[in-house]
Amino acid sequence: NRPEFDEGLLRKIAEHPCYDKKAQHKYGRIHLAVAPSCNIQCNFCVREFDCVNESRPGVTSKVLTPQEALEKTRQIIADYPFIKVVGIAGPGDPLANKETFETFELIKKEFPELTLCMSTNGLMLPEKLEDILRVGVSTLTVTINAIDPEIQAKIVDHVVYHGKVYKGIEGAKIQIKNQLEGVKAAVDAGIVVKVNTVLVPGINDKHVVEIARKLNELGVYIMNIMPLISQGAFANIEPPTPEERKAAQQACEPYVLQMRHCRQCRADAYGLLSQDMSQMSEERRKLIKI
Ligand code: CLF
Ligand code: SF4
Repeated sequence: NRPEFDEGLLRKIAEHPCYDKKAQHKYGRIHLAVAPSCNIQCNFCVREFDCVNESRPGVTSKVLTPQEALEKTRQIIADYPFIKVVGIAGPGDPLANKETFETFELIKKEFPELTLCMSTNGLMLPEKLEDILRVGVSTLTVTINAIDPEIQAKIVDHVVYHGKVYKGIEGAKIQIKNQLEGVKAAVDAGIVVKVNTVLVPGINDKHVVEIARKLNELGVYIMNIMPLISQGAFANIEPPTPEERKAAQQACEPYVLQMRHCRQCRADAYGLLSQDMSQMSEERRKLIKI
């Protein structure tokens, strides 16, 4: 059910290190950590770390203002011209922070040729889609860990929606509805959508194929099945083995293209996926004072 993309989008996909496995060695991304707040509580999330729907935990990324993020982009793009993608992936949920949009506006104005990318838990996707399109995001990741509210309720403790807290199944229903509606609307609007699914043994491992079938129906471009990072309320759940993850990917592959080279980046990572320069060049970071 995948939509046809025009030449411009096909080029963006071919130069996106996460969307095209061949691109990962040639092209890089920079993440701008401008989004500290989150509007849900995943059971595998410890808030001192980055959003683990997209990232691996580490030392929390330093939160930047939109202006600081623009300056950081200027410096890093000058040094690493192979960076073609500017992403916002936390440390919280990008759609729960207005700075996300301010940042993209600044970046688009100065670097119109770069691909703007975002990763979200999808809770606010239907109502923020217009803003996402306005600022020029063309590749979007939504983390969908279940499409069955009973399963989702085991993964997310609560959601905060329009100022109200919804626990368990009630919250799960709201989030799933918004994720699926939002993904459909984003695909229809011409955004290239990727879905991240955190594989949690004993909770959603038997359910991932059902998710993949739904993604096929919705026209999602690619699915990224990520291993659970055991922490928070899920500290006692063993992460899947590489074989279990491989089996899940294989089972989903008939329905939706699989990403297998994810590095579970930090919310402030930059460079090639294989070289996380946010951690490798502390010295340089000091030099550019960010
Ligand atoms: Fe960043 Fe994510 Fe965009 Fe890539 S990461 S916002 S789609 S530019 Fe990529 Fe990193 Fe895996 Fe994410 S390897 S964690 S999938
Ligand atoms: Fe944590 Fe990300 Fe889940 Fe928010 S969406 S609770 S930051 S893992």
